[in-house]
Amino acid sequence: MMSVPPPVTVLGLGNMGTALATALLGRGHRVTVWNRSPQKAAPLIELGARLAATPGDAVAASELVIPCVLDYEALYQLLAGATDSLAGRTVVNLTSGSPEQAHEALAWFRSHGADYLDGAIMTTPPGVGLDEVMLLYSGPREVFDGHRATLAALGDPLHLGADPGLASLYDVALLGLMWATMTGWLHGAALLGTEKGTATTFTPVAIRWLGTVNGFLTRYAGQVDAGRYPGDDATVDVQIAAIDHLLHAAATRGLDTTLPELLKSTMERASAAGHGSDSFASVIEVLAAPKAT
Ligand code: FVH
Repeated sequence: MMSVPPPVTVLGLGNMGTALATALLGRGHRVTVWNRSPQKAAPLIELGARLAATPGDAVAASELVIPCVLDYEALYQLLAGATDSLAGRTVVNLTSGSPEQAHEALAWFRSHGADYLDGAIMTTPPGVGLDEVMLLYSGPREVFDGHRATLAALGDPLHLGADPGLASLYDVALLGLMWATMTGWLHGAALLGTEKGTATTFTPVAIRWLGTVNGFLTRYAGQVDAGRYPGDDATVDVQIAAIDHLLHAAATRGLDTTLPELLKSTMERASAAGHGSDSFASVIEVLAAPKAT
């Protein structure tokens, strides 16, 4: 429990930065903001935020500084004139980037005397502040622990490890999962749409199916980690035969078949590599980098 919520600075008031500042204000933090286009601060000032005149003033105002701007180029540009204020600060960077950029940022902020955590927000602005929403962090554990209570205002904070690149690596892995899932769902909705079905009627059935798919992931995770894929449930060759039904249904209804063709060709490569009788988890063998011998 915090008696007085500590002050926080938010740099960048786009859609996401505004949502972050709003959530912090809602938890009683004194929030200082700065944005390249200062007019975007107006709604936050109404809620009690203070607008700093310069990035340096904004950084100086709080021990915890949360930048959330378009990209790392924008981050370094806006901080170029504020480096003297960074010593003694903790920067929790919620700007999207790559693991390599996170490593460079940790070194850069350390060189200016600041602690650094890299973060990834696993929601869109309306989800910020909800307990069920994850925000991913990586970097020194003690830095995370020191600010965990404040970060909880933004959503459930998950620390993934000391390597600063982990948050962005998980971020892109999870986004890949989301895009693959949502494209499969939209393809299914399009398929049902050819028979007067609607996305609204398809979706509850799809969500129930995802519960079963959850079970497959849990089961196959151990197989992937062990590098052994016993085909005692459904083999790759069985799934190749099954995906032909999807391809047929889609093609005869005039739908785009790019997605099932891609999935089928990936399974076929696994089969050609000798995994036809193995479980679906063996497809990792054609997706992963070759193992060092
Ligand atoms: N919006 C979302 O749902 C996603 C969820 C996951 C995480 N992302 C990342 O968050 C970063 C910011 O995204 P955003 O949605 O807030 O983006 P915008 O609304 O376009 O705001 C961009 C802010 O960046 C400022 N900015 C851009 N270039 C510069 C620069 N050279 N110097 C200083 N600031 C700059 C911009 O300022 P202004 O245009 O208002 O003056 C906005 O504050 C991003 O990494 C997402 O991937 C969001």
